[in-house]
Amino acid sequence: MKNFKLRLIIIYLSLIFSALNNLTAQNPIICDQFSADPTARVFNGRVYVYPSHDILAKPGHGRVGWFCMEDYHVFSSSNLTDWTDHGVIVSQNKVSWVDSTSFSMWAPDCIERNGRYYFYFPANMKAGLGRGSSIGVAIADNPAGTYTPQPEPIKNVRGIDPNLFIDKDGQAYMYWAMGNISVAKLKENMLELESDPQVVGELPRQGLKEGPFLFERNGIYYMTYPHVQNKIERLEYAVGDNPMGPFKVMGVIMGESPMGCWTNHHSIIEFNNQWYLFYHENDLSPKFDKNRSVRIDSLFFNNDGTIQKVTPTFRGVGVTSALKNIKIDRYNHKSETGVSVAFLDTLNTFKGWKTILGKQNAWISYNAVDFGGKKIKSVRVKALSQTGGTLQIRLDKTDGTLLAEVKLPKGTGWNTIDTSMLKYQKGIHNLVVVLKDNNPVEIDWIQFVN
Ligand code: FUB
Repeated sequence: MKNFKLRLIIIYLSLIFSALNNLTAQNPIICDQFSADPTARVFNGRVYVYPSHDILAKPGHGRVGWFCMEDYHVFSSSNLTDWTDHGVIVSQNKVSWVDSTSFSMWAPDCIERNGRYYFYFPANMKAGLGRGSSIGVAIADNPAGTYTPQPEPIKNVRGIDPNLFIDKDGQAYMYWAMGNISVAKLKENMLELESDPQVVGELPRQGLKEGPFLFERNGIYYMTYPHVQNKIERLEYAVGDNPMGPFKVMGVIMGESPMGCWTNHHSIIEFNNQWYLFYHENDLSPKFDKNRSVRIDSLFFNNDGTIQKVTPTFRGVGVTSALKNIKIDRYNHKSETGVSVAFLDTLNTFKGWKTILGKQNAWISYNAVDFGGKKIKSVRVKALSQTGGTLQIRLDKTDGTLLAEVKLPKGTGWNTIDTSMLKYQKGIHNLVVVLKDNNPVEIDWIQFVN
């Protein structure tokens, strides 16, 4: 009996634990904490994201009003929609050479060599060991850890934003930033420089450059980097036929943040035959851009290898199951007037957003919803309407097939309402939510039930 109770407790705790660690999101992809500077890597058919972990500095705990990072988490996904947080992999108080009061664990990277995973991170050294930011390495047998930090940082490197690349011939390179971008060859052990650092000199002279990310496609080496051309950073790229350059500056991958986030920091991967740009915005902290959030959008190449400019979106990437909460506030398109998106709770932005449809025929659309193959019986909506509005849930377009009409009761509280489907649907479709009358409705999420 005792054993049975114990087993029940363990099952209950593991359910809570897995619920806490499984994140489902559009943009930003991580909504229960701040995350920035995402380096994405594909390891064993899964995407791993190694971001910085922004926290809010407090007096005596980091520098108030500035970046504040004390550790790193790693996240992974098999579909770019459902993300697992594997927890903390390296923290400032567990690396012997790091000043554990510096909160300086900025943008990291991770790379695999011979079945081992090398996690590179910048941090400030302890007093007496040196000044400023060095770059350390932690090693694991699995992408999610357990990582063991090396006792010393890499010699002859001062800087931030390490980025690693291993060419087809097996030669490894490390890039990093310190106003400009530098590169050096790495030894086979991945822990020591094999060549003297050299500045990548062909990039724009004026304006800060940081966050290098180098990748190769069809024999072209793409050196991509955030650069302050005007007021804040934008993502640019240059190309060459050698990992050490020379590079030719080509143009902009993503323009300045529409939200005014001063930094951007990115990585680019190919996964299941599609290229993706991982970057950050300050979605969950619109008034303080040192608390950022990781996003993903698709990236496309032209036939000549040039990169098409990426427009940042809320919707991001990936297919959303109709049977899960669909957060239509992460929309693709909306009517020109009558729609707004706001935080559910301005004091706790991690609770996410709501959509407000304010006038008749206002609409919002959300793409790539997978209805699967089974019959869907009803639609469940979490919404409120002070004056009792009615929502129309339509397929693909504003006058598309009417799936259901959801009538909200009058009131100030949230309701979760199930409404029978008028038509059932299979496959992947866009969802369009239209306000039928002039009674405003606030929507938290929509989900289908089979
Ligand atoms: O996250 C701190 C710094 O901001 C990074 O190291 C830079 O690349 C910029 O994103």
